[in-house]
Amino acid sequence: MDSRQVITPELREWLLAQVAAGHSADRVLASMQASGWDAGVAVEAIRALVPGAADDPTLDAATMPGLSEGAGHRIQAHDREVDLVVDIQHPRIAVFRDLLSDAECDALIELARPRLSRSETVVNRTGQSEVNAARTSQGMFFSRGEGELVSAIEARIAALLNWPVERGEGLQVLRYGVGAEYRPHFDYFDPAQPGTQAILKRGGQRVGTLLMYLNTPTSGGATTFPDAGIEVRALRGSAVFFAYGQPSPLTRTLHGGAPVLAGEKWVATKWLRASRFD
Ligand code: PD2
Ligand code: ZN
Repeated sequence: MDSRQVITPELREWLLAQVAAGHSADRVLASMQASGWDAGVAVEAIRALVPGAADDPTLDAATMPGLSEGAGHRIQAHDREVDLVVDIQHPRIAVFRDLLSDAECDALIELARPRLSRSETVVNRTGQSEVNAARTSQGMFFSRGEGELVSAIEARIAALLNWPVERGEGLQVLRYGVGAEYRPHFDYFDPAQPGTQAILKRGGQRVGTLLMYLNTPTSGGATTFPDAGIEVRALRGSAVFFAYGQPSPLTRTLHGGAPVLAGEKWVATKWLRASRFD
């Protein structure tokens, strides 16, 4: 099943019958998922039709990537043990150390370097990409599953964040020189913009971001969360994860890349989608 499913009259009737029978929102979700409904579509229908479900946080786990419940500070993520060093619930932000080895960081940089071009951002108004003064990095995208290294990292991320590889975009690598920055923004697509509907047809909304640091800049280049007063220093092999169950500023996931003051900064970004991104 995929994101093209819609709330049919039959589904509406069935959902209302579940409510009348006294079933809770998370129980209704479990039955829908068991019969093959896409989690994003199911949660959307339940939030729309089940009284009290609109703000029910127990529905988030099905629609948001995240750590396994009870995860300790050392997490076995597919082929590598990763350190969880910061774990914040509101906003949902986690920082990992040692997600990538030094050799993996160096190899990603060398694979990406010859393919870099000036970064573009998606223009929500039109659904197209264009160069933007707020984003002065250079970048490139790997296809999902492109080569052994990228595939291994994708499998590691999927295990760490409990989110299928198929619901991830291809890895993006960015390079920032001195003075380059990425001004604060949200990574989700603004539902109020006319271009967003077209973007969402492939994979649905973005629901989480994993930003991996491939080197340690000499100075500057932290990732900032202005609404949360949090700043994450770029450190080779580390990563910051943040999730946003709704495309809303209430998630407080506004974030930016501070200007690099000395040296350069390399990052790899994995954006996670609500549904299969094919
Ligand atoms: O490179 C960064 O620190 C950064 C900051 C904000 C990257 C992104 N956003 C991004 O790739 O979305
Ligand atoms: Zn971002």
